[in-house]
Amino acid sequence: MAVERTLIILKTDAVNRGLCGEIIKRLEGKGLKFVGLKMAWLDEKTLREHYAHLASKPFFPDLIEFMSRSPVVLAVVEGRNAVELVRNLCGVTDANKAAPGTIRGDLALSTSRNVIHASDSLETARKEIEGFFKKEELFSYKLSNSKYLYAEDEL
Ligand code: IDP
Ligand code: MG
Repeated sequence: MAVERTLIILKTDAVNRGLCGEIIKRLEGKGLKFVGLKMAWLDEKTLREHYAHLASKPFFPDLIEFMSRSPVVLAVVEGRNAVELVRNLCGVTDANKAAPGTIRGDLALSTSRNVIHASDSLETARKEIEGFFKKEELFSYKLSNSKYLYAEDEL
């Protein structure tokens, strides 16, 4: 399994419900390395592009309104198999059905207000990271505990 980077967005419900710390804590606790972290107020154009695959859905206008209600927290996390791993930590889209123990399963109960976005493939992750973060906002560094997170042959 390769070391990957993936993009997460802590949605406006996470910000307004005061859950950002809890979500970041879970990802940090897992051993993921934060290589980019910032707050931004996403505009309609950006959101329409980000959610272009859902443009024909009846819930699309609500999704755009919900995501532009307040600032969100954006982050890039890095780790072994990070794209699939973070999706699994998030749980399925409908938080009502997300397994207990997952971020959505423990912290939300709605299909749309589900606290976190995570890239769904390596290709999407590359595009989303490039779209939301400038090069100088991303940091390459070694965690001092990396020898305790991974075996030699896992890095
Ligand atoms: P994902 O966030 O799990 O990748 P997507 O299908 O990419 O799920 O949908 C993006 C976001 O759109 C979801 O996280 C959720 O906020 C919203 N959404 C998806 N499906 C529905 C739905 O059936 N009803 C209402 N909102 C939805
Ligand atoms: Mg998605």
